[in-house]
Amino acid sequence: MRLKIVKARAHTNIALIKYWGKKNTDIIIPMNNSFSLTLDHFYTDTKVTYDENLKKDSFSLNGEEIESQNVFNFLDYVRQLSGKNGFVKVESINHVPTTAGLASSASAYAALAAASSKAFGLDLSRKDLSRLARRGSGSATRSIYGGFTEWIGGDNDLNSYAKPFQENVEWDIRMIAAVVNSKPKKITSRSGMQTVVNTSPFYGEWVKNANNSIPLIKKAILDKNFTTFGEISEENAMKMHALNLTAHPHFSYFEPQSIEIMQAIEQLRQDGIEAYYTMDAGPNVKIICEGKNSEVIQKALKLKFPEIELLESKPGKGIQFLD
Ligand code: 2P0
Repeated sequence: MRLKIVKARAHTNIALIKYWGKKNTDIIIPMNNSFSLTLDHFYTDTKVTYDENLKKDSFSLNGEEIESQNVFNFLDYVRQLSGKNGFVKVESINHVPTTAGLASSASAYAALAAASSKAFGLDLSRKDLSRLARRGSGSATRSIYGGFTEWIGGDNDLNSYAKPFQENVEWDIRMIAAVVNSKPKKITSRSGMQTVVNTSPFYGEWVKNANNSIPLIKKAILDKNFTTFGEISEENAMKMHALNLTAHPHFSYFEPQSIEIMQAIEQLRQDGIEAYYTMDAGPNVKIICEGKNSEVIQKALKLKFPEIELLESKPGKGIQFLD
């Protein structure tokens, strides 16, 4: 095989039951199981060219060459798996609005896992692709599948992978990202979660509670019980953010406007419009609602916060190979 070109697309996902801590930082084994929704609006397209004439690996993101040791280590691992000696050229385009500050490592490593493994001549199952993506970034494990997905935490390389729960979501669920203007985040999710694991006195309770929440959220989805679904998601997010305040040193991703938006959502609920929020390792607030309420929620937020950008997503697809 002298030359092989493979293109893959992966969508990002938002965790409803969060992954927040590792039991193995080398191969990324999480402390708890997590559960997510893959989104249609945000994705990464990655083209990998395997060419025997290349002298080293290269990686570009949105047209700019980047010396990313994480990406190069990941490619070394795929090369080793494949038993080949050649190098690859990786070209990624991120369709996650740069202002959105939404996690792009999930779609990035899922697309890279799919395109690079195939370019090196491997033909991995989706389960094995999720195990491979996991080594790049934990949240990428879940982006192999569409819709609602669970990452079974496991305790070793073989038993830590994602499983689809409902790939074709039969429910008009929307997620609206409210983009809070902020400075670049000070604490990466990688270091934030590790600080929490090492220092929060409440960490053990978090792990139990998160694991116990997964069967409950699955039942709410099967019952199409939006209230329970939203409450479980919101409460899990707040527990994750509460943990951060109990770490040493303590930290928070909340900004004043994040709190104002969450309060606006609570006010909407009091007014009879159902919506719930979740937040990740940054100040943006993601609002979970049903399609029938999306417009009125967006109007209310625009009125209160005219300067913020709102980006709406529906459930998205799993990994795709492009022609
Ligand atoms: C999640 N997050 O479940 C959680 C919730 C952010 C908050 O996974 O260190 O980029 O690369 O495995 O996956 C973001 O962390 O971290 C994340 P690494 P990742 O989506």
